[in-house]
Parts: sequence; structure tokens; C-alpha cells
Amino acid sequence: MGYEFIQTEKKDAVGIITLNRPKALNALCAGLIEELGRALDDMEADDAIGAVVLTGSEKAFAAGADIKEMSEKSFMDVYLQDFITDGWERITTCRKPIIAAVAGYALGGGCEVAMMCDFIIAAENAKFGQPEITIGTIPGSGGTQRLTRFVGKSKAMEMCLTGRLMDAAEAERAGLVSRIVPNDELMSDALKTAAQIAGLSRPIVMMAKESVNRAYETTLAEGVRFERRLFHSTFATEDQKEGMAAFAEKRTPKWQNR
Ligand code: DAK
Repeated sequence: MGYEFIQTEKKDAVGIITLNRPKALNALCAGLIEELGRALDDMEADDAIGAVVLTGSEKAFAAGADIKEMSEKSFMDVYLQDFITDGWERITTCRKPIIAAVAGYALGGGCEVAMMCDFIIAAENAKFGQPEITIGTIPGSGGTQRLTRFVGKSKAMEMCLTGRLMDAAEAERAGLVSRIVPNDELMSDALKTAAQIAGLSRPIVMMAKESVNRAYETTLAEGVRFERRLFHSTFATEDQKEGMAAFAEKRTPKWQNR
């Protein structure tokens, strides 16, 4: 089935999902979220794909949840539907790495979706914010929690209480994005990074991702213990044997993804 609000593409071992609702600055309507979930399901199931890049347009990654779609909803509507849950959190359960390539606005739900990805590469014109307070609500898809973990309480609190936007330079200083690149190099850089990851051992990449994510969910001691067990597990893979043998033999490893 085709898509109305997104575009998908495969470039070698990298899956690309482009949010494509330009007239609404990629506002995240229910249809878009459903399509995003479906595209991620397909890319997770596709053995030829080793990493995914999620991006928007030059003007907007996504300007938030669709305000017009939700403005008339009642408490009972959002509570009974568990609004902003189904589909929205699909990114967080992906086992393959997902890079958010962000240009322009990443606001509200758009910022939250970017933060659900594994890391964010930002174009120089990127702007991040949680402006929900200015329309009479609060972040609903993890913004108060993830932003605080990324940038600390003071900055997260200021942004959530005032709606102030952060530019790319501030976002990089604060640790929200991994790197800033020139606007016209965003996709080439994100694709190169994704291709590099996709060219590594798939199971080992999954273990590294799982282990870093554990840092958000547990204590330091438990996180280190988890990491140690996964580290031990890598020694049960063919790829650890191959990677270390290739190093000693001064050759490029041939990953079996086993
Ligand atoms: N939703 C719907 N339409 C949007 C939109 C959005 N978030 N953002 C922009 N648009 C639409 C505009 O209405 C306009 O449509 P037309 O008037 O042309 O039909 C078109 O996109 C172009 O926007 P502008 O004309 O405003 O473009 P500008 O360049 O002048 O301004 C802007 C760009 C990004 C600064 C501005 O559009 C803006 O401020 N947008 C809203 C940003 C925002 O407030 N985002 C947060 C959304 S709320 C929940 C809790 C929270 C949430 C949900 C649930 N629960 C507890 C259940 C909230 C989540 C959010 O994300």
C-alpha cells in the first residue's frame, strides 16, 4: 500500500523515510503516524536494511502534533483513545538504528519524534522546541522526560515553561544533537553515517544500541552489568571472531551478521 504523508526509499543498505506533508510543515496527523509505523515495520523486516534515516524538509522536520486535528478533542476522547501512544512510540521499539536528520523546525511532537531516534544530526538551520505551553497544553510524547535527560533540568524546564526555541548551535552545546552540518550536506552526511553503521555487524550494532539505551532506564551499576553481559555475548558471535581476526591479519572484516 502506498503512502500519502511520507516517502520511503532504499539506498543500498539504508532505509530513508521522509516526512512529506509540506503544506502543514509535516505536522504529525494520525495518518502520518500510522504510515511512519508501517514504514518502520517494513524496514525492520527487510534484511537488506541495516540502518534508517528519518528526515523532513528543509523548512521543517515536523512542526508538532497536528494542532487542527486535536483541537476539538475532549478529555474522554484522548483518554479513551490513549491519544499519542499507538504508533507514536514505534520508533522507540525499533532494533535497527534510526538517525534523525533534522532541518528547520522540530517542534513539539516533532522534537519528541527526533528525540526518540537514536541520535540527531542537525542542519545549521534546525530549531528545536517544546512550544505546547503556548497553545495551552504540555508535551505529550515524552518531551518533558527525554529533553530533560538530554539537556538537563534548567534548560528543559525553561523551554517547556516558555516555549523558547533552541537553534542548532545551542542544541549541540547542550547535547541534544550529535553534530551540526551545513544545510545542503544534511542528507549526504546522514546517509554516509547510516551507511557506515549498516556496514558493520548487524547483531553487534543491535547490542551496542540496546546497551546505550539501557543507560536511560536503569542505575549505573545495573547498566554496567547489562553492558558486561552483552559484551560477553558478542564472544558467542561469528562476527566477533571475524572482526578480531581481520584486525590481526590487517584486512577488512567480512561480516556474516551471525
Ligand atoms: N499543526 C497543524 N498545522 C500546522 C502546525 C501544527 N503543529 N504547524 C504549522 N501548521 C500549518 C499552519 O497552520 C499553516 O497552515 P495554513 O494556514 O497554510 O493552512 C502551515 O502549516 C504553515 O505554517 P505557518 O504559516 O505558521 O508557517 P510559519 O513559517 O509562519 O511558522 C511555525 C512556522 C513552525 C513557527 C508555526 O507554524 C508554528 O508555530 N506552528 C506550531 C508549532 C507548535 O506549537 N507545535 C507544537 C504542537 S503541539 C498531548 C499533549 C501534547 C500534545 C499532544 C497531546 N496529550 C496530553 C494527549 C502536543 C503536541 C504538539 O506537538
